[in-house]
Amino acid sequence: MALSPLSMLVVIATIFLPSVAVAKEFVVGDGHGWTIGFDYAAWAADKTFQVGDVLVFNYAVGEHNVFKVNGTAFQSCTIPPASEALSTGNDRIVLAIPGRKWYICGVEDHCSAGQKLVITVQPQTLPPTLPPSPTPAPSPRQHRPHFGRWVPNIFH
Ligand SMILES: [Cu+2]
Repeated sequence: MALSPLSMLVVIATIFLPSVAVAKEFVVGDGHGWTIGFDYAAWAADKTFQVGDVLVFNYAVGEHNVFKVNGTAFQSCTIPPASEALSTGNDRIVLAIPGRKWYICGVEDHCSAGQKLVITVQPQTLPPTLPPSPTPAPSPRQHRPHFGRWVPNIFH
């Protein structure tokens, strides 16, 4: 093993701390894409959506589309004007504002058949070490004198 336990911790922290603020990309329905006969409530149930994350709606062009609607239209499957539809088959929506977001398909009766997605977008959480903090992440240089007594035992 080339790395001491302390070095491993530093490496792990270096890898994971910056990722806290990195946007995630959610392919709606995963491999199923945006379609009828899929439970989008179940799909969303175990996911946390944050500001900056991206929703991707994948579907065959013409078979489906995506409307962003309000809660009322979501419940009643009221289809907005066609000009408001996203219809590229690979629609990417950046979640810019926290709160509840509703999406429905406007093709035929797909919404009534369950092709609808509601999510709650959380405010973005900043990395805990970003502002000056009384307990910053340990740096190897600061701790070298403290661990000086046992480090040689590991490397000799
Ligand atoms: Cu559809």
